[in-house]
Amino acid sequence: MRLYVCALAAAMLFATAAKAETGYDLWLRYTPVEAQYKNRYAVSAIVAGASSPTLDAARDELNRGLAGMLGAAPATAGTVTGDGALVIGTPASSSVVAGLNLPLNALGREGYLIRNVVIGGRKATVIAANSDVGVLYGAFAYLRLIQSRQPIADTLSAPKTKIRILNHWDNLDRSVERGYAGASIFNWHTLPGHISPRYIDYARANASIGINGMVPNNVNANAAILSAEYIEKAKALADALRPYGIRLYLSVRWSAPMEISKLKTADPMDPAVKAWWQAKAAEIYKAIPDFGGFLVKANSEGQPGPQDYGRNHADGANLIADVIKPYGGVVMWRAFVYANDPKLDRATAAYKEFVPLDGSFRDNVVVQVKNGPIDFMPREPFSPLFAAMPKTSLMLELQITKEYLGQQTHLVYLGPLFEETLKADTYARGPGSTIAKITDGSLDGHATSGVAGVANIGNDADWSGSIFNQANWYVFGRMAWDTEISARAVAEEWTRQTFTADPQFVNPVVNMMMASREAVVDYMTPLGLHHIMAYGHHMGPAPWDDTGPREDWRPVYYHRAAKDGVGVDRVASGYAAQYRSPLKERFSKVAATPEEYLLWFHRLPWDYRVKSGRTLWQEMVAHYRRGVDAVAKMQSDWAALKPYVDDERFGQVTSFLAIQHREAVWWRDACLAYFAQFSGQPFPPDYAPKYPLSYYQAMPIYASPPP
Ligand code: BDP
Repeated sequence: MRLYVCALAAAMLFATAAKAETGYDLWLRYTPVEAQYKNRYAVSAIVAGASSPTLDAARDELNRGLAGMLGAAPATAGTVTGDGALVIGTPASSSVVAGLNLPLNALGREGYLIRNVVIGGRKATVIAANSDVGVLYGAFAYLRLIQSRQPIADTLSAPKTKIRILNHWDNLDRSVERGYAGASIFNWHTLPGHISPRYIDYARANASIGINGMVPNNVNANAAILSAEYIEKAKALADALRPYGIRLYLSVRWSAPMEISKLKTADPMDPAVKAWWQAKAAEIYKAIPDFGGFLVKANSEGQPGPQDYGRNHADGANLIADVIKPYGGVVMWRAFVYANDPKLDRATAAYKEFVPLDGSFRDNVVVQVKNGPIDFMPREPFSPLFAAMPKTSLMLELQITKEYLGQQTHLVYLGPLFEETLKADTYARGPGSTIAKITDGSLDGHATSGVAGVANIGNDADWSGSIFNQANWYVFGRMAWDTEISARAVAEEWTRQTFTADPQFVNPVVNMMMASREAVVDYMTPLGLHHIMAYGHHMGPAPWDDTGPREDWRPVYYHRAAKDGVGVDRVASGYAAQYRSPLKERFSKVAATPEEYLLWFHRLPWDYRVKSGRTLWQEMVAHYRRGVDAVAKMQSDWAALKPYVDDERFGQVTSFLAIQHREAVWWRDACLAYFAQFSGQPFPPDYAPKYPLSYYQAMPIYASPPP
């Protein structure tokens, strides 16, 4: 018996030392702080005033976090009786907060203040806000400081954008379009009867990074989401998320009135159609009084829309905007549209359709614009639409799920991509007219503003398909809140919370994350190449593919490689001219175009000399090789970090990096084998693709070649 107890104790000890983590806890792990930090973060009591579902969520989170990190949850007290109290609340919910006369005006509805104060001679820390949800955000920020071992310094923070929203491309049958992390977490079958604890953990994670909205269903929407049955289910979900400050919105299918109620038309000018939407809005708002509004993909990639009836996007958007206006709802109308016209450059399409409509949208319509004019590529110049619709609220759409960037396994931190977009200067109103200022509404004084992110969340144990994919969810939320925060700063705080604050670990990991985006550009689509992924699933290289059902779905359309050169002449197509000066002039001249966009804007001969002095072909080879080398470096950097990570997470990252390396080699070799037949120049002496082009062309989906 004694032997057994000893063995058990030893096993338990060992288990604690190498505690496996699935990643379920995301960045909210709340593991014990090291002994030297216990005093710095000690809390004697939580002093909370009145209760509300949101204030209770804040207090519960503080208890959970402090219990995990400091060993025990602090007591709850009504007043400050000793040093070290943590006071939380709004002036309305807490007389202690009210008595402090804090400068809360600048915080708006959602901002928060963390401040070290003295109350009746006792040292205390206060987390205060104008609303309960601001207190919740403050509680998460406070826990973030402890988790990342930062001092509890005075902090004042308010979001720069109003709508910070996840777009789930989840279907009602739980399949997820472009999802690489398992099935949808939203189980419509068991709603409304069962509220999965996972919904609450999802809400906590989102609130911790300031996300305040979600669309649970795919933009390629099923009309059934607007049926009475699904509205009841959506209500249950909205009720579960509400305490965490998250509003529910729905993607709608334009033809829903015909599909659900057998109307003869969905023409936005038809009175019966308007009456249908009016009744539907009333039904939804009765169930969900704070319903956020509708997200619409119309007349895009085969989806129905107002153009089916000779109307335009504004006619459609305004119809539903008017019916939800009295309830405070918003319509997010997507600008991701392009006609199947081979004579038209697809990159110019959204601009051509939307710019003429500037000024005709209602003020509760936000046009949602993808960061680039084509489609979530590893690198695109920003969409010229951002600078061209001053009379319309525009919101930025980013893709968190890595559809075109290695999907589940590749370690690609999207912070640098998001930052590059937000900081891009459109020159809409002269220098300094960044996308950040357009999406936050400040450039042209729009009241509605926001950022949308296509979610990478599924029911995998680690939510996002890999530990490092979690960082992309995290950075989306942090940048939607603070459009000026740097990708590096966010990578650092994420790493500290997700793994450890030990600088021996943090520094190399942050460097690895920061380099990862350029690596994927290099091994997939350097020098402005784009959309050369295999048709349909978008995994793996297929620059040769010319078989898709539409010309603008075929990779060859996007590079047009031939003996005389490669790239698309987007000066001739009119695309470069869609930018404001001085960008249009810059992009129109080959020598002035930044090299990362070279083949995006120009068609150039293979012997064109780039800035390095190499020919275009040699430069392309160098980029592809550099990308693969960067992944090999990630592998060796990560291998050295084994002592800092539990085996489970270490093992996942190690094997995924090996997959990424193998696939990066595949990308490099397949693309170079293809382009080599046109370049008329040899490979460098120390490199050649391992197999002939025909081998790569014959390879089945999801089967990278043996190393
Ligand atoms: C493309 C995706 C497709 C989406 C579409 C969209 O491949 O699955 O439906 O974007 O954004 O990138 O609507």
